[in-house]
Amino acid sequence: MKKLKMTISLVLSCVLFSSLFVFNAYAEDVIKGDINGDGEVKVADARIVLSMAAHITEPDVQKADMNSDGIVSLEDARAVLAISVDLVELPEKTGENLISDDPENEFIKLISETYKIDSKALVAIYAVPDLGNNFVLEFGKKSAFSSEYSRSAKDLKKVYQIDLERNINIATSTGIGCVGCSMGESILIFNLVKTVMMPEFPDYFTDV
Ligand SMILES: [Ca+2]
Ligand SMILES: [Ca+2]
Repeated sequence: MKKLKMTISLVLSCVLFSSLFVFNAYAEDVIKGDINGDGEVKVADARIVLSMAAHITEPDVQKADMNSDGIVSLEDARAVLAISVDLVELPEKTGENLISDDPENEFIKLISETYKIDSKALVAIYAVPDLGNNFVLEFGKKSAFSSEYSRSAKDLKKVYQIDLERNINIATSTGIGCVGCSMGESILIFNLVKTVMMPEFPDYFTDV
């Protein structure tokens, strides 16, 4: 259940970080967004659309192209997520999404101390009130000779997700070394953080 939890937290966070847009959920007999055909549009469907957008699963344009631009992309995944969130009646909307690179930030401290990582390499994106959708991003150095860390999308090394009980899951770009999720999910989560979450904070990150 842990990996599902991580994915759900991630997709919820992505919804929170994304603006929702309007679309037609129903078209004749096909329920757009109901990819697994169980009659409802839920988080499980959103996960499939995410994997289509990431080219892990064969895209189904008829069911998954929510904005009708002919392709299945992250925007469609967001649209399915938006519907699924309404359907499953999630807890109160998370208040505010915050970002920090303060070494004293509790999430940065947790990752830095647990994995012995220089806190300068870490940036936290977290929610207030805390509903367990907390992420810490680990970056590499600007170059082999630099002591400074880069905050560009290309230098993102790992994504740590921290839940309410302070369990830590780890996603990586290749899925190798991921913790708490499958390799495929790890790649998806990593890429979603890079393409959906990081661009929400252009003052903090470069190349996003
Ligand atoms: Ca479904
Ligand atoms: Ca589309």
